[in-house]
Amino acid sequence: MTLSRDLFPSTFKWGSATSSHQIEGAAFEDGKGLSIWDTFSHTPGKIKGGDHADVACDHYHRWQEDLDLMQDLGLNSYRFSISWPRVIPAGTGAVNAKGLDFYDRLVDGLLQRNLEPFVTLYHWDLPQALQDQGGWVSRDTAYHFADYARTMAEKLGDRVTNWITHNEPFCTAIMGHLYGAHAPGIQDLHSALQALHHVYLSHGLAVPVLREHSRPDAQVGITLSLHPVYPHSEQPRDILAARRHDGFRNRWYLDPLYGRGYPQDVWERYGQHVPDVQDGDLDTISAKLDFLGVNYYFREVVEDSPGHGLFDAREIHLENVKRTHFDWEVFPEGLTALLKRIHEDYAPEKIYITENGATFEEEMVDGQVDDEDRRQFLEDHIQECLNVVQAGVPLEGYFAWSLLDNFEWAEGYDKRFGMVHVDFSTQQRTLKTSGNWYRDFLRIPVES
Ligand code: IFM
Repeated sequence: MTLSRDLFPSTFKWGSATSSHQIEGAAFEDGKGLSIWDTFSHTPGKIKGGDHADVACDHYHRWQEDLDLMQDLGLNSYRFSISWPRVIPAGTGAVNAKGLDFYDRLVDGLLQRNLEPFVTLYHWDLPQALQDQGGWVSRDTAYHFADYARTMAEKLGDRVTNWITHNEPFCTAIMGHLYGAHAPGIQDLHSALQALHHVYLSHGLAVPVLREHSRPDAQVGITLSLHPVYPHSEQPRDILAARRHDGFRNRWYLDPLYGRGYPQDVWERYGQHVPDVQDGDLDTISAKLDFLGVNYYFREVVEDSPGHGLFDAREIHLENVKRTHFDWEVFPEGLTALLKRIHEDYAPEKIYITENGATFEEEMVDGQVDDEDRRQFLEDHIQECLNVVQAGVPLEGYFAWSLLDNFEWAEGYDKRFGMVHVDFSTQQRTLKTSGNWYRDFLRIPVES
């Protein structure tokens, strides 16, 4: 059967996702404070090509054009994030009215175009001023985050129906505090686990605050990056290795949210590096969620490898599989496996795919970008979403990553994820083949 929007429930959310630091630019304008990414990307050697996001897609000035693009695509939802230092430059204390007003206009602009806002509060751009006081490794940051959540709910909560506290806490913790490839560039396991714990505490503190200050039908969730983990063989030792790696990648993030605390087997492997957890923290963290946001990009295949890292497991780089420009395996069926497993093991009330997308090498020829690989990627993953819905999993929306080519963190502008090409020298936007396909797919047939 041909894939068609009609096969999904009519209430299904169809969107695209972006984040503040990756698209807004205006890094030093209208009273915005510095974020850790402003600092990191201006530190020599941290970002490919010496790129930074001072201007990025200039969305801060071109937001109306970008909202028009989404309306033309036929989306009914849009996931974006708020730059904490744009609204509270020092992370705590004085609010920057111009920053708040930007998001106020943005939300109004979305509603005028019938685009439902999904607002992420934290997509990695921590105020530098808070980092100077310890950042996420400091427990105080969790309380500052809850205050920031209150500021945003008081301003936007009459119109925003969906709040996402954090995007991909794995990346905040592990990429930012263990691998050091992301801001703030720390490389220390205990710091990473403590940072994660405080991110989770901040989430749990913010959930009731968002509910209290938002419209009664507002929904609150969190977005995790999750990866189905496959054993490289059916041998018991590889199956056990996959289970351990799944603890590192997935269970450490899912279990505390669903009232199970940190998984004991992973806790033991982390040994002396485990975070300081205070009485009551785990109850706070497991505040009831209205939905779980899942970012799905690729699976991981692992084999048993004694002595390899804390988990005695090694990731396998499979040959002869399709890969993206990031070298990530293209594996659409992983989406179905992942969501079925989450449904069975944790039973979230609702799930959204809050990101899914790919980067491929592509070029503009005669004013066109024929990104057939991305088009096929989207189609194949949306087909998996349909399978998931038909299997009875409460998947209620899909957000393609991303609307625009943008600043891809440590990769700078080298990796393009957009359905819309951005010429970073002129800021011209051009719909790619994938964007055209998404628009055709979303077009609601006119009754004759
Ligand atoms: O660009 C990122 C996004 O900010 C978080 N999720 C993964 C995307 C692609 O790497």
